[in-house]
Amino acid sequence: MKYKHSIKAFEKAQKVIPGGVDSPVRAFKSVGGTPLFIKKGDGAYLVDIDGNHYVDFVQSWGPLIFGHSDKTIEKAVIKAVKKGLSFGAPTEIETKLATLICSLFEAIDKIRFVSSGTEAVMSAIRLARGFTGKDDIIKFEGCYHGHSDSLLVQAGSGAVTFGTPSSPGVPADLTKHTLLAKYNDIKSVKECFKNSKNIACIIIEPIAGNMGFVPADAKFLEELRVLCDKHGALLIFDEVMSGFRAHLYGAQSVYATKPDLVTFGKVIGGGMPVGAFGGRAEIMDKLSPDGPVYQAGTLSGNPVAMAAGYASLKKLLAHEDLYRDLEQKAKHLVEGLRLAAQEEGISLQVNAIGSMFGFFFNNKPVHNFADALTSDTQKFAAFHQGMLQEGFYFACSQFETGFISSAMSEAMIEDTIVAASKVFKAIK
Ligand code: KE4
Repeated sequence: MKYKHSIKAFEKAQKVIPGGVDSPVRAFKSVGGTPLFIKKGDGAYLVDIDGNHYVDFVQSWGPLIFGHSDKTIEKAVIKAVKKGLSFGAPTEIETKLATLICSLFEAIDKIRFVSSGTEAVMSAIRLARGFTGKDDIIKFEGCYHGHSDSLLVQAGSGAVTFGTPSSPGVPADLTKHTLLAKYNDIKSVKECFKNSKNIACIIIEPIAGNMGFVPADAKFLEELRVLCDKHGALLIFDEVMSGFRAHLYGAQSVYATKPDLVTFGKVIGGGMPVGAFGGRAEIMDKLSPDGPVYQAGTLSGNPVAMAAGYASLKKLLAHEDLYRDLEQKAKHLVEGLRLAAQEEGISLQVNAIGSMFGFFFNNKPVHNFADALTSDTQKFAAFHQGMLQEGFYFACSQFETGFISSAMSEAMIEDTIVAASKVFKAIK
């Protein structure tokens, strides 16, 4: 593969955009090499500005479950655009999409749309605080919920469970209400409830995708539910990534645990900027204008973005058996990668649920962030670069998740495995 044009484009971008990218992960910092500038997407493929084609396992970090330039979604967007881009006034398409999502999620009577996952989670937390009258929140090491201040925290020192800012620019005052627990470790959550009688909510990625792919243990989620009920806290499932990727009915159909609030993003926008948060009416009705908890957005419920999301979800609803096919392909891929790696004496820990998959360069199973951090990120970087050369575009970090789109054929999965065995041979 030649990257001449991407190299030049990156140099130009870095002069006027911090780091040359509009979101840090895109800079390829943890895998090395020049980020590829994309000319277009076409079904299962990305095409970069040097004309290289790649089977795309990132799909814009999750939204494009039907692959790029899906004709159904494209048609819906063009139809919406012809009626105008934005009105700042209610439109019926918002109600249609809201009705559809509420019909699929038992825990959701009402939902509000915003323009990103960050906004959805930030708003859901404010709502949980407003509804319970409490200030503290519990999040988990390794879970990412967007970049709002109170969620940019890292483990504090020693036994102290209160988080400290993980980024300059976030005052300690804004993270002192954030307690940190360990994923899949109920003892650490009980410790938080011991340290604070003022906990408004627990927020968790029920199927974590931001420490690499680490699904929660079913029992652990059940125990979170019991603790929330016991202490009068809300349980928030952050399904920005897993929503409509793990299953049509979300994590609550993969697990039996029912959350109080759910956040969404990515797939519900069909590739356009959409986030959302929803829950039972008793909670959601606390939101302005009927309730006192303020939340707003100029482009919230944007009709073009709504049309893209609605077309995407309607198509998923019409092909419910799609998830079985996507999961088969995901499992075929990761098992193929595991065996190909094993052939070369490389240990991979692999997992897949629905259209989501992940693999760790690790000889031990990964159940939480501390485990994930013991993975061989150098080996991951070499794998990523090698697969790019072979025409396969994986997430550019060991601590991300991969996705299967419906545009991918079994043959593409097979080709990926063949290419991977060549790369494993080269990097072992
Ligand atoms: P956005 O603000 O990026 O739309 O959503 C934030 C967010 C919230 N919750 C979960 C579970 C998420 O995965 C995300 C965003 N995911 C990352 C991928 N790891 C987006 C990619 C990026 O940051 O560029």
